Amino acid sequence: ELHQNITGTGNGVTVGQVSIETAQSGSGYSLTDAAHGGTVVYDSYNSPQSNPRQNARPFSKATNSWGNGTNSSRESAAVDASYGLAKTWDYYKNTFNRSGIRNDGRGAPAYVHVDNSLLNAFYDDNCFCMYFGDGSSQNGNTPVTALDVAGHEMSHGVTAATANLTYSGESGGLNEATSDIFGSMVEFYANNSSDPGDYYIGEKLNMTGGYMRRMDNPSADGRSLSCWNSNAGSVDVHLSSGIGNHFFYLAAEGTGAKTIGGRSHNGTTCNNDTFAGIGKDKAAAVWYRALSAYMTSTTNYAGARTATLQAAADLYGTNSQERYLISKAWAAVSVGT
Ligand code: ASN
Ligand code: ZN
Ligand code: CA
Repeated sequence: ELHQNITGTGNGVTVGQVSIETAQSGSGYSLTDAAHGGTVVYDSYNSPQSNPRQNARPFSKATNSWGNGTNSSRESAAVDASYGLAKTWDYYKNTFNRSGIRNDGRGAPAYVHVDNSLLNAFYDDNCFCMYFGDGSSQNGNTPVTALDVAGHEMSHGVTAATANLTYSGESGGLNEATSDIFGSMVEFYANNSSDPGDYYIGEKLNMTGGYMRRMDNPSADGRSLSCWNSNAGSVDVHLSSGIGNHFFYLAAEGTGAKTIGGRSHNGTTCNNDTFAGIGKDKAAAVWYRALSAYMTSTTNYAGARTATLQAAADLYGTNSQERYLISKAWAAVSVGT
């Protein structure tokens, strides 16, 4: 059977009208993206979270126009996933010359409509694949397929293939922060008018309170840590990630309030310092080099500080302003003081 790569049109839940890469075979089309490692989007058909691929089938249909932009269209969540994973691929390729999760050119399959009323998404390193739930009554049944979520989940694969930060304690917080950092960078990179870049995570998911996490002010959710303390290794990794997220925000944007992507960002610190940011692209380059060259499975926050200072020295020089501001940003989240 002959497969031909062909651009289709999509109307996603959160990304709006977009182009997506598809394949034509015979008289039909499928969500197979050869331009991004052959990424295939599957409908899990509500297989249980314990076995998400049980009833899965690839999306296929007679025309090459997918979704209508509503939660109830099964294809709309698939459009979000196809677009989000393609943008994540392009971000890593064009920014760091990384070809997919393992830098081997192979795409990671995605499964949407996993389980019932699942307000979550997961990366699974056993299949190098990702699972996305449909959301629940708590978020207006909005599928959990937004750009920052797709970028977050695929970045768990990149972390597993590089530093392999253990998913508990402080290293687990760093693992989660890495996914929030690059999930947000993917959102900026995509420059999608329906979902502009910001340092909020899950702001397009109709969550009570408006978001899942904030990098600029993590503790605004009443749970996440904005500042390191000696208990950081004992809380859930999605809460200790706040320290790394807050570091990244301050390193990128500096202190003081800003509006970014139409949302309020709050640059307060743990030490009342004021300083400029180095910009998000340089901050991401520092984090990526630290992740891929210096961090290991047991790296904690003190080790992440050392790793990023070394990365900044490599990229910008030992006496650079960039390295100096990285040290200021860590001090501002109570690491290394
Ligand atoms: N959404 C979560 C994450 O990607 C799922 C989990 O906690 N395993 O981290
Ligand atoms: Zn995660
Ligand atoms: Ca976001």
